Amino acid sequence: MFDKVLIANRGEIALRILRACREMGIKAVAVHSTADNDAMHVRLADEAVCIGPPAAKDSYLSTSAILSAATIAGVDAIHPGYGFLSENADFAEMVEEHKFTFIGPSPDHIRLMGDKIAAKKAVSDVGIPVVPGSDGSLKDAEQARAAADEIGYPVLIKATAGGGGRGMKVVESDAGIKEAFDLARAEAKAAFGYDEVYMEKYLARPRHIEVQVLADNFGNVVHLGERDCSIQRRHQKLLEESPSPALNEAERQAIGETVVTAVKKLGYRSVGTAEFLYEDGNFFFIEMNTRLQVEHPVTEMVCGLDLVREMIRIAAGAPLGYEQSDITFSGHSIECRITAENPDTFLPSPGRIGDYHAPGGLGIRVDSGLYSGYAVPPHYDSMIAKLIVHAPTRNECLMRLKRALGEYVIDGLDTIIPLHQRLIDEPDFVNGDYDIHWLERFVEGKKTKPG
Ligand code: MV4
Repeated sequence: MFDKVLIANRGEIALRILRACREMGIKAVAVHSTADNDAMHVRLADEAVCIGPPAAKDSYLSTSAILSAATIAGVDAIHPGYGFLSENADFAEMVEEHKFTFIGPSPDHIRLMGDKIAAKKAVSDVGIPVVPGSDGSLKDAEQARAAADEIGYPVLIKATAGGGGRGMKVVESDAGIKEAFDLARAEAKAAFGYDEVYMEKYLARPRHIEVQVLADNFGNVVHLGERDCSIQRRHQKLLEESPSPALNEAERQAIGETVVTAVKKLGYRSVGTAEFLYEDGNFFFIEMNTRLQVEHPVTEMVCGLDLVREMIRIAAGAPLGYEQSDITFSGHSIECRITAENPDTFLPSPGRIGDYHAPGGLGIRVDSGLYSGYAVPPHYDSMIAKLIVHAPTRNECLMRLKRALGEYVIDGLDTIIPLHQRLIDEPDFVNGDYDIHWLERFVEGKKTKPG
């Protein structure tokens, strides 16, 4: 097992990884920018190394600063968390070249899944259902037109380097092809520096359901059920739950087994998430995430597994030590992402926390580095806490979540908590009747309705 691990991240996930390290008897080294001198993960770490100024590109995204810190601290391994360098194959490769262990998948698998066309082809070849679409990339508008005729309108043009919705264009008919193709390419070029695009059948009202897997270096693979992440706005998830209210047991088992079989054939290791659009009882793969995800706690709550601990064990060369039949699912879990944003305008609201009181009690988990007197820096993502609730049934989970949101005191800045309180009271949400566009409709509708 590792003696010392460097955590190449900040905020709640740095603290989450630090906690796993401590429970495993591993020394944790924090790295931080000058904006994070007073952050909780820095305070609690065994060692902390300042790696640069506030701008992420000069600190949390600086491979040279992070590798220097790792060398100085003499660590065995590096955990990238999520975001920042977590899905950067070149970084994972550099980590290994410097004789540290990268706590995550192989650089080759990260690279493969980063290319959305290659990823679709690879998973399709091992039996995962994908969205019908163009056979590879589109060279010009004429090829796009031919592909759309084949697929049938409406279609969606996507960036090969995409993810997060940038460079995506819906096309309703033949007349819109040329303009959408040119726009998608231009946007892709601007966002990723790479203008290759491809096409898919556009699914109008799907749910976003993702399957969590865990794989070791010896071909042992298990799935840990699914998460429903359909409650999102502008590609930012607000709330996730497991299990999905849309699936029955047979569907859950079938998609889980399909993903496990595929992941075995790909020789994938560590944690991974297969993202699907789910519509009319069918699953369509869109992307695979090769990192620990923000919403991993809902899976932990229903499976009773510590995913960060498992990632570290796998990276250290340990076998899983259990199989699919050992994985049991218990109850329901919901995570609310708490951001420092105005709940009506969504404008960021950084600043100093006054009074702070986190909810507690049975079935409540708060993953956050917040404390009274802490100043939320303006330089990074606005997510400041995750409230995760677990209960025997979805109804009890909703009641407990409502209770916990009511207890949460974060004074001194705006948070999105009032929006969570409104949304979990909505009949559609209570009934589990929502798709990926539901929250945007809800937020828009609220503005025009009186009261
Ligand atoms: C789609 C789609 C509909 N049809 N693909 C958005 C980001 C990227 N990860 C994939 N995305 C979508 N791909 C087809 N063929 C709709 C979306 C989409 C979406 C997907 C998941 C969660 C939220 C979303 C919000 C808008 C659009």
